[in-house]
This record gives sequence, structure tokens and C-alpha cells, in this order.
Amino acid sequence: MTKRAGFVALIGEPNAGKSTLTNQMVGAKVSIVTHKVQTTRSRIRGVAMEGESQLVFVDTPGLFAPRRRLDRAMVAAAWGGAADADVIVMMVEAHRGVTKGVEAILERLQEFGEGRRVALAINKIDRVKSDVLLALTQDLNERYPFIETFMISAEKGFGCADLRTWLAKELPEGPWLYPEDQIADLPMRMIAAEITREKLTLRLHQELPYQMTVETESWDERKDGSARVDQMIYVMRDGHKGIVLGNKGETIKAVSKAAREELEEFMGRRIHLFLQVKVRPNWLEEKERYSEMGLKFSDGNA
Ligand SMILES: Nc1nc2c(ncn2[C@@H]2O[C@H](COP(=O)(O)OP(=O)(O)OP(=O)(O)O)[C@@H](O)[C@H]2O)c(=O)[nH]1
Ligand SMILES: [Mg+2]
Repeated sequence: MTKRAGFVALIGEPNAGKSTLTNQMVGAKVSIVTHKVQTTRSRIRGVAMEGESQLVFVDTPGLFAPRRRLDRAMVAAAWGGAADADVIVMMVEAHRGVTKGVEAILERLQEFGEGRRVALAINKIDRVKSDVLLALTQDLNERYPFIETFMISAEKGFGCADLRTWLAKELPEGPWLYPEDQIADLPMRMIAAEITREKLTLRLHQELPYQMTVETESWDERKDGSARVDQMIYVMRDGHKGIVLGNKGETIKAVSKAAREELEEFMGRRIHLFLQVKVRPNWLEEKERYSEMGLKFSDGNA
């Protein structure tokens, strides 16, 4: 059999299920998932094998009308991820159908998709009846010439094997891009920061998740095989610090425990995780914060 390898970019509105699908394809959690929109902030690569094909999934931030510098940098990273891919998979939520956001992406695709291979994956099919699906498939295919349509549930795995088999055949012949046992392409300190941000996002309400960021400040290997990891949580206001800490520090304690457990499972070793919170009113305008997130600061220029 011939070896194949290439990049598959997943694009779509925030919450479409891009990260869930990435994890489903890789067979491990490499990208964080929450019920909130705008969870993924930069391009996350997850590697999956299918026969002799190596599929590098590029999970991207959701596409939406950006307002802040961070939003613009995220959206730029998403289109950038799609630009370099061998195949683009646009994900649409079955139960939401053709929203304003989907229309906006399709509009951009008219030009962007020129000369690119774009497939459609209607996700969350576990939430709708089949007649809704058929109508949506038809509607979307009338709006854009997708080269193939899949109906999937990224969460439950429905249709994912078919999608993967098809993608594997679409990739160009060539040597693998990553060692066979590598599943993610993100430095460990960033994965660790992402895990903490997920646990925080799941616990914090309203706007707070969008106004905080997590960075791994140091990572010290210990003689006993464990590691000490120190992370900083940046928030924008004094009041937010109190919310992150919680009553008698219970919120940050719970976050720290959940993040540590997941990190330990991911790495298969003991981790000592230490979290601190710092108020940084202007972090959204600080260049350094962007490079830590894997984003380009200048992409956020208005
Ligand atoms: N019912 C159902 N829920 C799903 C499915 N796939 C994903 N979800 C849920 O949808 C929500 C968003 O999933 P994500 O994978 O974080 O979505 P995303 O597209 O990466 O979102 P952003 O990173 O914000 O752009 C989560 O609560 C998932 O559990 C599915 O097939 N069925
Ligand atoms: Mg995501």
C-alpha cells in the first residue's frame, strides 16, 4: 500500500463540534471542548492513522464576526489553517441549520474555496430527525459545491469512520509528517494551559471565560519522575480574581484538581500543579499573550 499524508482543516461556526471531531478522529483528547462558544483559540493539530494514511487534523477557532483583537487573531488563524490544508471540512450543526454565521462562512468560501477541496460535515445528527437532515443537505449543497457530504455525530461517533476512510483516500501520496506514535502537535506546556482553561471555562459564568487566559510559566522535572507545573491565570478585573478563586478558594481548588487529574492521565505520570491568578486589565492588547496562545498579534490589527 502507498503511504499518504496531509492536512485536514475543520472549519465552522463556534460550537459546531470541530474540537470534538478532532478528538474523535485522533482517539484521544488533544483539543479542549466546552459547551460555550469560542473555546478553541488557535490551531491545534491532532494526528490520526487510517491504514497507511496519516491524517493531520487541524482544529481551528470558530468563525464569527470578530470584534476584539483576540477575535480577529482567532478568525485569522482559522482561515490560515484552512489555507494550508489538503482538504477542508466545513462543519454545520444539524439542529441549527443555515444560520447567519453559516451564511457568512459560505459567502467567504465562494472565493476562498476556489481551487480548494471543501467537504461538508453536518454534525450533531443525534439531535434531529432524518427528514430535517435531508432538507439541510440539499439546501447547503445548493449554496456551495461541496465535493462530498457527510452526516455525523462527532460526539457519538456516528459516520466518523466513513468520513475518515474518505479523507484518507483524498490525501496526497507521500511520507508521513509525524512519527507514528505522535497524536498532537502542541508543546506540553500549552496543552497543560489549555486543560486548565477548559476546567475554568466549564466552571465560570457569562463573559469571564472570554476575558481570561492561562499560561504555563514553568515546568520543572523532578527526580522522582513527577513534574512541577506552575501556571498563571490572567483576568482583566479585580472582581474577576475573586470569582476565579471562589469562596475560600474553592473554585480554584476544584479547577486545579480537575486539571491536574486530566494532565496526569494525558501524560501517564504524576504532576504537581500550582495555579495563581493575576489581574492584568490590558492582557488582550499584550503581544506576549498572543504568542503564548499560538496566535499572531498582528493578525488582530483592525
Ligand atoms: N449532541 C451533540 N453534541 C455535540 C456533538 N459534537 C459536539 N457536541 C457538543 O457541542 C459543544 C461544542 O463542541 P466543541 O467541539 O467544543 O465545538 P467547537 O466547534 O470546537 O467550538 P469552538 O472551539 O468554540 O469553535 C460541546 O458541548 C460538545 O459536547 C454531537 O455530535 N452531538
Ligand atoms: Mg473548538
